[in-house]
Amino acid sequence: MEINDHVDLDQFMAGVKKRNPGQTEFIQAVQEVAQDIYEFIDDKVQYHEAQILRRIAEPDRVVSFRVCWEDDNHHIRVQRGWRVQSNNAIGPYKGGIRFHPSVNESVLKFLAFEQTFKNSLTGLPMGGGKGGANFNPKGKSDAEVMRFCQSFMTELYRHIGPETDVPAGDIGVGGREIGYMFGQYKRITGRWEGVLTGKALEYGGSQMRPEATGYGAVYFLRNMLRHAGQDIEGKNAVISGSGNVATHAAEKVVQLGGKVLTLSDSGGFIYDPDGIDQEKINWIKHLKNVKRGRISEYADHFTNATHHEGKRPWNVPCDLALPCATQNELDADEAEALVENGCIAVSEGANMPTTLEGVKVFHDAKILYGPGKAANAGGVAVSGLEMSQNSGRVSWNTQQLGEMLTELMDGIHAKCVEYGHEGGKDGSGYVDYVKGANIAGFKKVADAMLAFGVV
Ligand code: NDP
Ligand code: 2IT
Repeated sequence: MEINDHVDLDQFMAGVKKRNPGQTEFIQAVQEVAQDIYEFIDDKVQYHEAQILRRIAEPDRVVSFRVCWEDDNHHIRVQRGWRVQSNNAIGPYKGGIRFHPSVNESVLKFLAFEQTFKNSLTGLPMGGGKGGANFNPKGKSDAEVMRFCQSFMTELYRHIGPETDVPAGDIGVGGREIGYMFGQYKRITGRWEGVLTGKALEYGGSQMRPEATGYGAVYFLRNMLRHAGQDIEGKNAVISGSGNVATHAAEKVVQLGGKVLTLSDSGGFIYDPDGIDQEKINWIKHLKNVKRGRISEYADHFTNATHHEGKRPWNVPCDLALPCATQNELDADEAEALVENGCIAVSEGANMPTTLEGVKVFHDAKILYGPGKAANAGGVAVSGLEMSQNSGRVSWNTQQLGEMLTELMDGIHAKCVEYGHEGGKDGSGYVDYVKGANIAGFKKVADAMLAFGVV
């Protein structure tokens, strides 16, 4: 076989598995994209000849480094940090930083790969990247988190910059961590520049950035429902997670007239039959961001609610489901339970929260299913707007940014419908949002790569 011969999907995936042994999350993310892209490029010889999919599935580079820090007991601790720069065809690498004990190269490669398509879908000029460390911020003092962030940035700073790579937050990295990292970057380089997004308003952050991912995921949900002639008002929603994305998704569901029944963390989920309203959401934000407590405390405080230790919320009957915690938190059995209990739509605030088998259940049942790379793109989209504000030395107000976020989510939904509309196939008008997001995201990046030749 010649090297540039057209390999089929199975041969392509066999190669991905061989080159990335043990990297199950990365292989899963590539598989999910490749199956749609293969169909799309079947008759498009230029993408095969230029080996575009093969190139996109190989990160530009993976930087890994040691992060040493001293804990409050003066013990020296050693963590591993990474930055995965996946693809910068359409703009500087852009994507969050995750601090969680489960972080490894596979997780960050999957996230950086997904980010490339997500960022493309936003229509803004951003490539795909992701970084992080196997550091567990839980139970650490502010001083320990600061020392870790400073040590992490002391290595990371040489790989990033406002025109090269612009990190932001993700699991375990919020306003506090971005502040410590930005401060250290500025101290080392002597430059104030838009090198990170998710900054606080006092030093170049954007209005609406904290809300953007959760709100955006609910706007995407509303768009899917509207397209199918439905609405959020009066519907019951089950949400996982209780961090940045989950609490803001809950807030927007409530604002649009829905009822939120659950939230969760890695210790279990809480079910509140009265609904988790704005006052309760504010209580949870304080619990999580200031007290750094656990969601189980909710059931101690709001006594009509129950805490279900070690359990995930997907067996609670609902109309709408929003997984907003982490990858692979919703499997095929749980997807079956959602469908059987009457769930009509799923919008993913988290990245790849549903397993491949779970996605198949949603598609077979033909319920509305918005994958993370489309549904949670509001966060990085407003990060892109934070970059624009920093470069232009301007700051836009909440109303302007709120309108821009809504328009961006409308645009992403429209692209998914354009490329994922199955109407012609079975006449049902069903939209395969996974396919739509994959193809629309791929096309822009692939065409840019074609323009560059072999680089
Ligand atoms: P946070 O750190 O603010 O919150 C994470 C939440 O998910 C917490 O409730 C956490 O519980 C829970 N969680 C994390 N890991 C696990 C796990 N292994 N099992 C069960 N629960 C877990 O992070 P975000 O809200 O920012 O991120 C949530 C998801 O959204 C992630 O998938 C992230 O990649 C994605 N995302 C985030 C964006 C952003 O702008 N922040 C943008 C787009 C996507 P616990 O406290 O117990 O760990
Ligand atoms: O997964 C994501 O899109 C994020 N964590 C946000 C990335 C960003 O650069 O704002």
